[in-house]
Amino acid sequence: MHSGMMWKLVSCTLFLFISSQLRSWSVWATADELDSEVKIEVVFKPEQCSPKSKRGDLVNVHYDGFLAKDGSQFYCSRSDKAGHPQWFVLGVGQVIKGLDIGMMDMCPGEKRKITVPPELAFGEKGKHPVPPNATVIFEVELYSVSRGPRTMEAFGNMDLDKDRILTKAEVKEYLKLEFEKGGKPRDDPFYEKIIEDIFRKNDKDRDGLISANEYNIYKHDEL
Ligand SMILES: [Ca+2]
Ligand SMILES: [Ca+2]
Repeated sequence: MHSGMMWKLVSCTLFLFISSQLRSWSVWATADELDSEVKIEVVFKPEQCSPKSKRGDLVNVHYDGFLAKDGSQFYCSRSDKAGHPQWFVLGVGQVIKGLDIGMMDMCPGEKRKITVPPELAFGEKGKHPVPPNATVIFEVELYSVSRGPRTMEAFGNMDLDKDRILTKAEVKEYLKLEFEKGGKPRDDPFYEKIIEDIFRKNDKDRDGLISANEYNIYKHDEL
């Protein structure tokens, strides 16, 4: 069977699935301490390899998750939400720790196979359908990298009326400028989609606004 079809067949609910696991990990370990435990294999690297992803970047990515023990697939971003790639901010705990580590210094178009031990994935308990203490493998393809949406400087730039609160309109304005700067203006549905993702992950109290506190979830970090 064609691999694209395989992806479509598997149902995926990544964000709830993975991001619900994050908070507990970030308290006891920093990425630096555990870097060596994530195994990264570069499957494909474009000739023109920039910009390289770094902590705080907004990345757009497709990924598939497999169990190391038998190769069975437990997640694919391709069949989720009609095949839209996933958006998240790298290095701040929006995905499992192993992906935050394994996707650093990656450029648009690059593909990697990232093997993550259980303690940097779903832990002792696992998370259905991932069993307890499972090593997982992600096949990742990075589509785009946008700079620094997590910096407080970026927050200040986005917060047009300076009330320390971001509305969807303010975030949209920022995204438009970013993409236009990069010479790749996009249509409205494209921005709406990113904004939806951003608010789902950051607007913790669901009031349709992102406060400075909601935005700066890792206050101690120099992003
Ligand atoms: Ca505002
Ligand atoms: Ca809010």
